[in-house]
Amino acid sequence: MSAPLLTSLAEPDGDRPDALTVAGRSCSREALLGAAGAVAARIAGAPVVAVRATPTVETVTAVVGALLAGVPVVPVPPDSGPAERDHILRDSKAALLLTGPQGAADAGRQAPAGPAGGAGSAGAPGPAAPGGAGPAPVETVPVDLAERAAWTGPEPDPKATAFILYTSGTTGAPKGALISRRAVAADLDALAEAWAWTAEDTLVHGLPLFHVHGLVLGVLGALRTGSRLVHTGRPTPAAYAEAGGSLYFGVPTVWHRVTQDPDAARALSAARLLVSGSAPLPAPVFRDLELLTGHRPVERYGMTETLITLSTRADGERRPGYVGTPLSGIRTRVAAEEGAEIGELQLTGPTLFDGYLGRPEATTGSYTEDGWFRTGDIAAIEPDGFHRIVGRASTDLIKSGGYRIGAGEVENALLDHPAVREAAVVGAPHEDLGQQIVAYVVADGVSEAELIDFVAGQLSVHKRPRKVRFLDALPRNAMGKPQKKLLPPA
Ligand code: MLC
Ligand code: AMP
Repeated sequence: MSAPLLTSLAEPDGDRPDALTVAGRSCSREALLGAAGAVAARIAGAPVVAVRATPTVETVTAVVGALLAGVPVVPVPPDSGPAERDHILRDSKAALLLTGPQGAADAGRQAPAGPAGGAGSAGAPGPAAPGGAGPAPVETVPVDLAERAAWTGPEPDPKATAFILYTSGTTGAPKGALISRRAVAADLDALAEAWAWTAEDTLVHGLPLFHVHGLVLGVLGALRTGSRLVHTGRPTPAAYAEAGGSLYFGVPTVWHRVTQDPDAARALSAARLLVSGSAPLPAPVFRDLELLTGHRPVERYGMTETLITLSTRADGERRPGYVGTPLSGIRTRVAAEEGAEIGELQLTGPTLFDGYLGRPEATTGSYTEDGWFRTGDIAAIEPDGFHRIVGRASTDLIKSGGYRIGAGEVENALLDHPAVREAAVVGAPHEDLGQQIVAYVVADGVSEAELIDFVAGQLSVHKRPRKVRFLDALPRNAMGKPQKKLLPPA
């Protein structure tokens, strides 16, 4: 029989009533296991299940229940609008949507809701996806923490899919990355080794539960290592300061905000390790964190498709601007032009995904002919093995607040507005967000605020442009292709 993925749930020794806290509500591992067992019993045999990923104990319970039953999980951002949500539900063919309590810690958006206490049939609310076939048909299944069942099914095959994580490319709608259980296990074990992460730790973070950082590392990491988890609901400096943890996760925007709140930052001095990832940590933020907390943060690098692959270590040097060395089992190379030191970072190892759901060509295209994954990031490797991420090969993949956002997806959403004739979207440097989304449009009779709200309403709120510039025409080359390099400054 295979070893359990969520090791600490199999051996809930030293159980405590606050083993897991999410947005102020706590439960023990035993309670989590019981409630997740009830979820597993309800969904067992389903080919896939969607989870409306609010920052709640119910979301953790839903994910654990699906993992117990061996049903692949598709996390749905709770603030996603109809265009994005319907795409995710249709593309993944999820017929069941597990949801927490309506309104609890939600981004204030309506969700498909079944009748209280039972499963109900409901389409996603709101207008149909523009040009789409209307709301995706899905049965909602409310997660009830009071329901308990002992799950006795066998541990699923390690090769089976644990997650289908939707992630943006440069063009088109997000693709579903297939993440296996063994990739998750290999990554978490490699991280535990690099960070000396054990059951003695209390992990604190407030990151969204629909991406690798907050969900795979931030929830499953705690359930595999046995550390206590405090999810703060939102990743605010005050909440981090109050949580009193030993191990903290944040995206660079979160760490920047911590340095802007010196009292909160100083409260983190008692921690063991501060970890940054999902986007480049600016050197000034690294230095300010060290000044205020006494900690040189650990920086690690990863992607949805590869999980985390590079990191500095708890027992090693931490250098501003560097993401350290490959984790156990990972091999890297830089595909540099003759004589150049920088080039595309390519990887192999046990943490890589199993391809994009239903997109064999995109999957093939993401690998070199000799089988290395092409990250699309430009990197350099120092003689001592330390890796530095220099930038991305394509400017059409934007990182804002640690979220990966495809320019094409936002352009398509803007073009769905009846007043917009042309649209070009870029990521402009931003002190707090790393990059902020700026949209250049050719449009009549519509305001900046209306267009921002329109995108926030169709996609996830974080994909909205923060600025809209109106132009008479987009700069184009002789072939008629928009020239983003010639756009005026934001
Ligand atoms: C503002 N709001 C709107 C709006 N304008 N809502 C609707 N329409 C509009 N036009 C509201 C939002 O709903 C929200 O409300 C509030 O404004 C704040 O939203 P925001 O301004 O977008 O948030 P912001 O403060 O910018 O967020 C910063 C952040 C966030 C750091 C908290 O970016 C974040 O959580 N980032 C984490 C991303 C992440 O985890 N990435 C990992 C990817 S995995 P309200 O009421 O809800 O406050 C990966 C692999 C790896 O990369 O290596 O890790
Ligand atoms: P995502 O698929 O959302 O996980 O985003 C993956 C991308 O985030 C990578 O391809 C990088 O561009 C970026 N990224 C993640 N971690 C780091 C880091 N520590 N430094 C620089 N970029 C990072």
